[in-house]
Amino acid sequence: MSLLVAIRGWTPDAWIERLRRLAPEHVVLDAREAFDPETVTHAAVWKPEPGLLGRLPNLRAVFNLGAGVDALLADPKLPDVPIARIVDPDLTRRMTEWVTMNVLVHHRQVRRHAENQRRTVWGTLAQPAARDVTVGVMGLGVLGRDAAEVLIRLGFHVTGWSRSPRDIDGIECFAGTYGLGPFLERTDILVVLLPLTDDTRGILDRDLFARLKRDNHMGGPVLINAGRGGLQVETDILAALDEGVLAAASLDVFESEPLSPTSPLWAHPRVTITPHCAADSDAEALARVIVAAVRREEAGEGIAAETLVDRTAGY
Ligand code: NDP
Ligand code: OXD
Repeated sequence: MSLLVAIRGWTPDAWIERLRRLAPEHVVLDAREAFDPETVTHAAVWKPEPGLLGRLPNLRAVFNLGAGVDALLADPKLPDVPIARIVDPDLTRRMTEWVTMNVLVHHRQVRRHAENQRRTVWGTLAQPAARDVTVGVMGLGVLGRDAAEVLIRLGFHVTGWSRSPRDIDGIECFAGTYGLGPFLERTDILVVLLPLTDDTRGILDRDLFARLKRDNHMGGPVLINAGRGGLQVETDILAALDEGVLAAASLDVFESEPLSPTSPLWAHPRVTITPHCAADSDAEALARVIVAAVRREEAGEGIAAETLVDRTAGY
């Protein structure tokens, strides 16, 4: 049995070194080198070359080295084997940290205070309590729920939107197309942790922004997106910011990555950009998770339900 490591966009070396160290009973193959496709039974991948997995006749399972599987599922030659994605506290906590940081930056008006400091202005800004601010979390999955729990602990009023109805303590839950309107009209700060699927592509557009709650201390609704760039229409974000439909945006993901140096998002005074690093897949923490999942599959126990990707739903 061999585990093929095929990673594009990150350097695979750290993963290969750790997988070889943690799973000495396995042959760990590096997709950058020549290998016999017949020997590969498992693959640990991030954005693998399209068609690669379809050339492995004995492949039994694919382990995606991140939480989002949109790039993997876009491969038209993807074989019909179970796919597992990362569900792990290390990745979840990183995302919760990024979301919380951005919610607080907007709620506590950090950019405006910084501007006042630059101008040596003792400017007092309105500062309502967190309980008077509604954070709407789009996507109540592993990441959305954890971030929501921390925001609740900080005192925010938290609502959430998902595909299927959810009943979660402390979160006012909405679901589906029917629930989207009531969800948006309550939302001051919109946190997006949706997967990119056929249903969600381009959902963050001008029409959606116009449905958010308007009156708050931040000068209007705020968008925070760490889901995927394909969820957002960037020309609509810029127009909404310039027309006052959105007060500000924090973006970790972009329609095209890396974000082009010519994108007007970079220089926009009310846009905060991070380079798709909200929750890195850390090789040290996650190689163990992959080895445990491979061993479990080999032992005939299949893929753990919470990590199994629903290919029809697209996440
Ligand atoms: P999950 O699969 O656990 O959760 C997805 C959530 O989105 C679920 O609540 C699901 O609804 C909801 N959802 C899916 N489709 C729709 C829809 N059409 N309408 C309404 N709700 C929908 O994913 P995770 O929480 O683990 O991850 C979310 C995404 O975060 C990943 O797919 C990835 O794109 C992104 N990500 C970004 C990172 C970064 O560094 N920027 C790092 C890691 C992940 P339901 O509950 O009904 O299934
Ligand atoms: C992921 C990511 O999906 O890092 O894990 O974007």
